Amino acid sequence: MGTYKLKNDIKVFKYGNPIETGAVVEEKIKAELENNLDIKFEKGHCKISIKLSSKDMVYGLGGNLGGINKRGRLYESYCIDEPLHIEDRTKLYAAHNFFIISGEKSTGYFIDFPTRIKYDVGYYNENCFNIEICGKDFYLYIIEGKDAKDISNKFLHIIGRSYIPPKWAFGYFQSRWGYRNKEEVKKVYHIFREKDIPLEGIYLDLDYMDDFKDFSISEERFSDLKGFASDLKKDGLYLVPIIDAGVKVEEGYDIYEEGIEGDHFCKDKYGKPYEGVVWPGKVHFPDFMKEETQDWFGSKYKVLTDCGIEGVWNDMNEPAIFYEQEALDEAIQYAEESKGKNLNVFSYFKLKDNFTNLANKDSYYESFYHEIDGKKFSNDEVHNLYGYYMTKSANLGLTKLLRDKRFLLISRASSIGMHRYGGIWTGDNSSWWSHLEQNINMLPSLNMCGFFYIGADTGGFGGNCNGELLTRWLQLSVFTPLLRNHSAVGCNNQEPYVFTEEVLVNSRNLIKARYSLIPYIYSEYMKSVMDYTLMFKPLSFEFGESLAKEIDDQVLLGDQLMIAPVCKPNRRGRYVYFPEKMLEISFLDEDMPTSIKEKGIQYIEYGLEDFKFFIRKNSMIPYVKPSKNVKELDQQNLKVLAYVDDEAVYNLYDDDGQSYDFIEGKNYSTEIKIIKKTDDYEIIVENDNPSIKNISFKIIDSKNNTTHKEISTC
Ligand code: MIG
Repeated sequence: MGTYKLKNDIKVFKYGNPIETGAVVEEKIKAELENNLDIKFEKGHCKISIKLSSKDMVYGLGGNLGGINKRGRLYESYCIDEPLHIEDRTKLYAAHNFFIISGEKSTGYFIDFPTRIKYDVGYYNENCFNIEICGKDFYLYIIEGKDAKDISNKFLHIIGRSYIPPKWAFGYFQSRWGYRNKEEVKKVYHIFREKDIPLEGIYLDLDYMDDFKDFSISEERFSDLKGFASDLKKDGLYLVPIIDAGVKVEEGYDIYEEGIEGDHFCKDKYGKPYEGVVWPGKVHFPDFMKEETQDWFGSKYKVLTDCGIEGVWNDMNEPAIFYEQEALDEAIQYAEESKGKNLNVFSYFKLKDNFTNLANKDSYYESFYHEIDGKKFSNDEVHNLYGYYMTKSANLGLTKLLRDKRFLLISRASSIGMHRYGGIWTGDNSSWWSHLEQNINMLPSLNMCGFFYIGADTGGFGGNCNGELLTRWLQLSVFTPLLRNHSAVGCNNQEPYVFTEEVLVNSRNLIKARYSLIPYIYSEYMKSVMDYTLMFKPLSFEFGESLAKEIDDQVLLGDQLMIAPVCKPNRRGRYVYFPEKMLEISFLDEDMPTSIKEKGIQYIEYGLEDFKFFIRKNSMIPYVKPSKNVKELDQQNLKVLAYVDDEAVYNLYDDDGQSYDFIEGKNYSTEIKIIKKTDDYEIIVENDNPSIKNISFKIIDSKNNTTHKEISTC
């Protein structure tokens, strides 16, 4: 065991000979340290057992199901294409092995290990947190701090700055698997414009490809993608096409041939390119662990950037495998042998399971190989790095291709480290109310693991959405950096205009509210990422009471807001816990009615036509008038709604939204200070943002809900 320290006193324990995953960017310094955790090695696995006291909360573990407090559940880190996010599932697309145990004292842990880890967070024995690391080579980081918030900020520092998309990526996106051709896409765009619903872009799913081939464009359905993309861009609309991990095996297909030629594919046990079956039929998987392959695959995004594309989504990169030929053959053979026989139930189940269990079998991942620094590793040994390295490859490629222009990049599979290269969507959820609630639960956990450009499929991916669910979902997604309505082929359409007139009006208003709030959401995003702090925080990160620890369908957004969406059908309101006095706002109403909420639990009326959130004391929220896309956002007349007790300060961050110049300090700040005087307010604005000319204030007195209005010129 080697022991190290990071410069901010974080302890690092090195066991065996771990693979350098690149998750942590801070340098390790040799140090003499002792680890007093209960660690055992058994049959090549490592078992760690940590005692939990009744007061301990467990935070983190990123893209997993469950609440903000991860206690009382089982989890597993082994990236998988899981189409059903049901309650007993232990693993999804992410391997985010950072968690904090927080009670009397708080300690953070990060297990830097590229494959399977199992967590029993006080499930079988509520006082025991048992971890099984399925291997013996890993780094264990132990992070002490004053509390959970402090620890999570320290962790964000050591894993390096998160990916920063362009500002347009904060717009509203429509997506659907099954927009079959240009005409259908155009139609969607036209309806949005005609119905006056803001729209930033449309995602293109597999439909745009020729026969599911990466970096190909269907001549039949999406001919002249370049012309099409450029026409749409004239109106500020972006297209965001999908890329899958598997490359179709097909003689004459350039990507396949280059991949073979350049030795870019993962190998099977005989040293031949490994073959799995996904959408295109037989595919090879690029070996993203090799730098040459990262360069090669990354450079292929040129096919898309040449068409004027500035955003992509990387899918199926767990990697998902529908089946292996051999496994299918065995199933067929068993079926043939069973034909005509009088099967008993066990044989019948076997027959059936042979087929239904074909996807993503563990054995597949043991049967193909990567090359890392000239050494061979089975995918199973480095499984969780696949989506990470695919997205790194895309990021490096797009950076070269688009140079100083920021791009939108999201991935389905991820592990910590990937947060520096792209964002994520949370995969194939369903049009279920419970998944709306799951969406809010997951936001802070993802932030803790470095993922900030995040969002779920609004309205739900699988199943049929209805107008009420879509509206409620939008009331939450308006706050998530990635706002995308996406659904699966075969289920009903769920664009905001396919339901009733009422749903259309409500969705339109909500999407407009999103655009109004983009200056604030962008500012919060950028400040969180640049300062290594959480954008979405559990209430308990700020408030000590026991209720604050139990509430996980409410979160804090930055230091100003609390959001509490309605996550149940048929409701016209909900109980909200106020950990302190706050201001309730109905944002859509022209007069923006407000009411002061005292500390405690209160029933809040919240209809479908409304958009509510809560401003903390001595806080404010800036907004502008809505526009049809980010490019047309007009910040000239900035508005501020403030809730002031004695003094409120907000620093509105902004930059050009498209280049990386902000890193060299080319960004704007508008510092707004509102000080309460005996019967008036003093407003001090320090503004270097040339696009802001006037700021109009609506200040609510925290004592009596009286309103004070004022305009100041910058
Ligand atoms: O096997 O590309 O999560 O967003 O629409 C399904 C089709 C493959 C899974 C993605 C989903 C996408 C779908 N993909």
